[in-house]
Amino acid sequence: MKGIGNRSQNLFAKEEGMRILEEIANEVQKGNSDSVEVLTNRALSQDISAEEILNSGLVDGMNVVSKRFKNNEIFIPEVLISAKSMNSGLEILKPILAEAKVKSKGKVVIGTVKGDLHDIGKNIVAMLLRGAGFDVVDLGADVSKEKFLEFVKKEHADILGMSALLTTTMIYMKEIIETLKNSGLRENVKVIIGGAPVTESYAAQINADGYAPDAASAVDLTKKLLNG
Ligand code: B1M
Repeated sequence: MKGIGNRSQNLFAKEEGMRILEEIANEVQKGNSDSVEVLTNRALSQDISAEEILNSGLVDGMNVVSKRFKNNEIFIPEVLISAKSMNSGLEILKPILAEAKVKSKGKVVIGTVKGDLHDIGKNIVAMLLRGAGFDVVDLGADVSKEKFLEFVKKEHADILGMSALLTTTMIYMKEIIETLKNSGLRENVKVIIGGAPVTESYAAQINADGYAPDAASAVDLTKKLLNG
């Protein structure tokens, strides 16, 4: 009897957890920062992992926003409000995802390339890398080749990560890799790239060391490049 009681309690907790994650996704779509904050804290208090809240709550919500923007159902102001609400949840998860860090596994300099202001995906990549134990220097968005070069040098980076969301800005990644080469730094650093329009074949074409389609794959790729 006790077993059945425990099982139904577990089932209830699981259903309640799923409901909260769904609510987080809905509130991101509505762009309701206050609710996202409250629900993220509630999910954590119910022992839902930060990774699950990120992927099944915040990112799921933002994915719906992306689709609706693509279909011209919503416009830039709504997207910005949703992005802001997603960030209010991310801010709560940031220290928890970074907690796993014990000893740095390597240094990553990351940024979104010049002319490109999209930073949500890049922020998630940076966050998961920190959580996986890497030391991450985030240069933000709209980063010039001179700035990437300066920080790769100054920080003795093991990995340079570049993000681009626009077909018009992804071509700048090639210029950055050429600048690294011309400055004699290319041999010292592995370059990884990502962002919606970027592909594996584009990475090969511009002589990057790797491409990742999502943040979790970016962590796997970074580990692989630094260990192998
Ligand atoms: Co923009 N936008 N946007 N936008 N926006 C896109 C990218 C677009 C595809 C929408 C569309 O029309 N269908 C389109 C690009 C078209 C193209 O180039 N082919 C577009 C456009 C046109 C524009 C403007 C030009 C619109 C305008 O002004 N007319 C303008 C450009 C501004 C600029 O950058 N100069 C613009 C502006 C904006 C906002 C400011 C409103 C806002 C950005 C807010 C912000 O980032 N702070 C915005 C948003 C939010 C989007 C969409 C809707 C969503 C992007 C996003 O955050 N996705 C986007 C539509 C889409 O992508 N379907 C769109 C969620 C995020 C979690 O995913 O960024 O893909 P993503 O990141 C993933 C992976 O790609 C990967 O991991 C992440 C997590 O899993 N990844 C990496 C990313 N970086 C990586 C790096 C790595 C490895 C993996 O290694 C280093």
